[in-house]
Amino acid sequence: MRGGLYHWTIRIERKCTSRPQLQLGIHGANHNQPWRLVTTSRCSWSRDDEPWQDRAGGDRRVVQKELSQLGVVEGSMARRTRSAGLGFTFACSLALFAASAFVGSWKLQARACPSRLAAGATASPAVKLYQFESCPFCSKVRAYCDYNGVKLNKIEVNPVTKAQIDGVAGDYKKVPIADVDGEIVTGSADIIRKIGAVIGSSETEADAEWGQWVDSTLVKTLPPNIYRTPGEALQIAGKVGDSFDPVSGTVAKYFGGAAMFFVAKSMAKKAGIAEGKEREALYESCAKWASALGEKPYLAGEKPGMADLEVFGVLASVEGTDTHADMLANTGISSWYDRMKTACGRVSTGLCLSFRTALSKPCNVNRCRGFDGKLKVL
Ligand SMILES: N[C@@H](CCC(=O)N[C@@H](CS)C(=O)NCC(=O)O)C(=O)O
Repeated sequence: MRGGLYHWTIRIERKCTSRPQLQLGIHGANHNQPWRLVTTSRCSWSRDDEPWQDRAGGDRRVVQKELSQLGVVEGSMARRTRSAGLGFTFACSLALFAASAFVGSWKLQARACPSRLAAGATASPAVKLYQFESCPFCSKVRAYCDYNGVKLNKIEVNPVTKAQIDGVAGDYKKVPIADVDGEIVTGSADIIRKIGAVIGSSETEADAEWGQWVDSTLVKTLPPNIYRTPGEALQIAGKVGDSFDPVSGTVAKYFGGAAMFFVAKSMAKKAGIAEGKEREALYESCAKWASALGEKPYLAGEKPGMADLEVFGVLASVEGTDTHADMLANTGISSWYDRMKTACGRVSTGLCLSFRTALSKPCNVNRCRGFDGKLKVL
């Protein structure tokens, strides 16, 4: 577990009246101690095995139907779990806004990504994203949403038939297409900015400038690289194919992969990337980004901004390919890339978030009963 403060956004709904309390445990890898609870009757902070501490502004608890933010401060956890397996600090703060309706059930939803609604933002939008898993434009929307704690309902589109987007946005037949709170938005840049507007996060001048560079230059270096050879073409096409039933998946993988192998050659020509110079073009773009970063952790400073997320999203779309491995090994962006992965909640923290219900009264860590499940945070 590395780096600062880890956040989860949780929403709890009540299921069973005989189990009036729900508890959230945060614990070390393999369900080991140390661990601490947040309950529906109490949510405070504690350190190691010390008693609960009162919060400065008074104790607060997790309230059902609300989205609550739960955070683990990494410092002591990382050090102590490695040595004696003892203690961490955790903080829990409430509560952004009323969420879904009471459905008569305890239900815990958690995700390993932060919720970063700006002050004044009304709510996290409901977003349905029509996408290809391997599409760089879709990937930047996903990165933006992951970082900002916006949950996505992803619909994987078959790249050969595109049946899933039939009639969704008129004649527009590209992905991503998003339904943001009922409004259909096409094009990754517009989708990101629309979501940004809802969560109260606006674009800076640098974001606008780099956003254009991402679409006009960076993204164009990818197809010539990932489809450079038939073997490489299958690495990326396989990411698409895995999302469908075996027959459609195989067709999408081999038919799509073969088609893209040829399409990418003409894309390279259009982008002015000579045969044999594919990696060079990608490395050049990465070098430009690395030099813009300079010594800063992120282009936007101490935290990732929209431009960081767009660049990261595009590059993350080719994870698992030779192109991606070569890029990280041969350019100066790998530390930034690692930080971005962590910031977007894509690095395993080694922590588990578990949930359980207690029978009738608040219980402490040793006396909990009715263990209901465990969510591994990836
Ligand atoms: N400018 C668009 C580009 C979208 C785009 O080109 N998507 C590709 C997938 S990476 C696509 O849908 N291609 C299918 C097609 O052109 O028919 C955006 O930013 O979303």
